[in-house]
Amino acid sequence: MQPISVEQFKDDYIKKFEQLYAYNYKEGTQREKFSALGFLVKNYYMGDWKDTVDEYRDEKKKQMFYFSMEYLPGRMLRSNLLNLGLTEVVEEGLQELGLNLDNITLGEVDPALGNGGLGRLASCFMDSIASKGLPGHGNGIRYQYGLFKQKFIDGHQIELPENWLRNGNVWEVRKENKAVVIRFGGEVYMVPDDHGELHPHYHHTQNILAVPYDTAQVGYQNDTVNNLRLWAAEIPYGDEYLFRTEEDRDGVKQITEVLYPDDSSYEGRLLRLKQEYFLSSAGIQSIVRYYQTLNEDWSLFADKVAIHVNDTHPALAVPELMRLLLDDVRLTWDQAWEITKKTISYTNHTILQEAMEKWPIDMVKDLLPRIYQIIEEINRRYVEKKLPLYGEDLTYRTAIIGNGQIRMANLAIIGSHSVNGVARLHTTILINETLNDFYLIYPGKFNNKTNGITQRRWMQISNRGLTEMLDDVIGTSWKKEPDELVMLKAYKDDEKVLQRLEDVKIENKKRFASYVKDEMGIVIDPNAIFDVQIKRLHAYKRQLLNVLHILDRYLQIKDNPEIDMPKRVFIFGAKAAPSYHYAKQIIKLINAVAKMVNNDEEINDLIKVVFIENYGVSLAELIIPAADVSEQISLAGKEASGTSNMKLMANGALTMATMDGATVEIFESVGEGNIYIFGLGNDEVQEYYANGTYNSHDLYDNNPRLKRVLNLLIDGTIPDIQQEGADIFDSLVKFNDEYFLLKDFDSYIRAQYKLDEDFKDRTLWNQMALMNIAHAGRFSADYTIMRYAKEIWKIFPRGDMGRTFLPQ
Ligand code: 26Q
Repeated sequence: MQPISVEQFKDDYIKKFEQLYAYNYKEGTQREKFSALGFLVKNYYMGDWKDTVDEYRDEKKKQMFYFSMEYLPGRMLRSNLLNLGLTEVVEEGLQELGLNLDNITLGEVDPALGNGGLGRLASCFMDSIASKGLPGHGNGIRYQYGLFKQKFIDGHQIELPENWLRNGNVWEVRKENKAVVIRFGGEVYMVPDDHGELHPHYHHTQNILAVPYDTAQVGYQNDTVNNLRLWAAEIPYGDEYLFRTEEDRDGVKQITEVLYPDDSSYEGRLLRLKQEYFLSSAGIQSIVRYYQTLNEDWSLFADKVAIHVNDTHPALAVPELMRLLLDDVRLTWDQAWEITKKTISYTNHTILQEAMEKWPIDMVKDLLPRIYQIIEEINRRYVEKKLPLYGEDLTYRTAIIGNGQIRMANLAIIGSHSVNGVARLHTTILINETLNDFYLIYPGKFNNKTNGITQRRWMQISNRGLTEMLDDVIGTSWKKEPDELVMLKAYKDDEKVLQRLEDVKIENKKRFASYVKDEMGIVIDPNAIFDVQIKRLHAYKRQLLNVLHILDRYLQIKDNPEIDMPKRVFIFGAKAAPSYHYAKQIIKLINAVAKMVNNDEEINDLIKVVFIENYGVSLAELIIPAADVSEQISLAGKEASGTSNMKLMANGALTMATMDGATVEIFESVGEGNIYIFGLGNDEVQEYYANGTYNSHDLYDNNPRLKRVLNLLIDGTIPDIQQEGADIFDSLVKFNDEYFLLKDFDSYIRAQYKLDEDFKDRTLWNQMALMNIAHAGRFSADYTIMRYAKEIWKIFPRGDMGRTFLPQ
């Protein structure tokens, strides 16, 4: 876009506000002030949006479509301003109008259209794809209700509906002319035409309209604006008479009404299947329709289109693309199959068996009869081809249909040309264990793409103090080339730089402390260690191990109130799936421990526990810059990657971690002197599984310090957790501690006390923090996305015509 002056902006803003509300902006509410600014910013990028999309079409560029059931973009105002290069102009202009950008920012809702890491990754990727000038777009669902709002009542998690669209959404553009029809249910018959070719005839189907709402994905100061297309379910125009009862109409609305609030266990619910097909079909139909307008030969489809499925949730993209190529385009099976495989790629985000999607055959058959026929045929051909090569065992284990179910991972792997894990260790585990059967058959499909984060949101927007410091010390090149952060290493012994780093951290801690004071009434000391664990609540992530450490510390202080240890504030942010009873019990426990610790005068403020309600992207932006310690303590082998680990290191927090997920790569980058590693490694965990010798009761019996901590759960010390305390105690001691917390307890405590010592040495600590920031560039989503572009999608940055990817 053309640069604009402060004067011009002020004029535009006043006009925009009055056009919208017919009164002076000074009388506006925070939300109205935001809306006016949002609509204005949108005007500023509309031209680039059209130009970008036109260019892709006119130059017939290969484009990538990212299919994800979840997105967590966070508030978009500051990110759009930053990427348009408008932050300063707008800040100044607003100030001259007597307004404040930070205030106005709060008028925007943070769309929670995802559960956690997978959804946030999708949004980091959208930002990076646009920022690298890559032709790539998102497809998702426009849930009427996002992830529930979390409240604590008596320490229990309560879920409230999140009606994020109540006051409208300035960023979206409804594109009624691009709506498509999705068919559910009914019967399908294959009827021969005059030439004897079979075509599907549908009867009694329920037809639902998918209406796209597009949101611009603005690239970082490169005039690129891509598209995020979210689909909403509606009754087709003119079909209202078919949906006569309230129930009928509700059934339609329901499809895109609410996000499933679970990120770790599979539930075979019909509505979820409807959602998955709704997204897959709407997205694929719109791509195929677009391709038809290009008038290209179908054999070139995979040279013009790449489709990526974010976990198996949109894996019905495989049979849906087959369906359109067979039934509408009328290609042969072999032609359609080659195109489908060449077009689609798949990322796996989990190794937890309980999260693997499998749908009952009957459910798919009834809801999606034609899709079921196609899956059956894919499966039949697969078995026919592989049986003679691999024998019965391997063939049937890898088949798509088995045990009365459709295995979505198998469908995604067989129907695609690329399968990737999200961190090196994760990919290794997929290859050697979880998906080893497939690796034997398709070794060439497997590859690793370690996750990344966008430093724009997670440094430039959320940590402006650090950004200014970096600009002053190493210049601004890191903003376009995050690897340049390594230049900071040259200042490791520069006392002034180290002091400034500390000052920035303290400022961020004060900002967070004032939020905690205002919202929770808890006073925390900005000089204390801010020890942060922010992620979904799940047993494998071991928030409970963190609690055991807190309880141990509590006992140490009670034993010796004069003890010399730095103050610590334990900060948690976590939502539990509403149906995940054990995770909710842990939430209750943390809140009870917080109550006990925070109100015990003998503790003398040496430790405090703060459980932030309703953790999400916006709160992450407040917490992460204030963190000293990043807790990444999952049982080795369970966390596919983790991404809060990357955000926290980039903001100068030191990592306390097991060798799991991408943390292994963080360890390699920063070196062992700049990270705290403890606990079992994946190999040791696997060994325990293999020989079955783990015995948590022995650990309880033989470790007096641990025993004392565990007994706190059942001896009435912690207020109001009778049931929870007993259940959690049993899970750890009686039911053999599924995630080996007791085994890792000692080494965790030891690492924590080492950290205490280091924190007292301010120079050492600041040096370590600096080294973490210096090595964070490697984990930029910009690099991750360029590897996807080059190795999987084969798409090229705008204005590049392929040069970037030619051999150097
Ligand atoms: C599946 C079926 C039915 C209902 C819900 C689901 C479902 C929804 C979301 C299953 C899983 C998820 C989300 C998984 C997720 O967020 N995984 C995380 O992905 C991150 C990005 O790759 C990794 O960093 C994390 O390690 C991984 O846990």
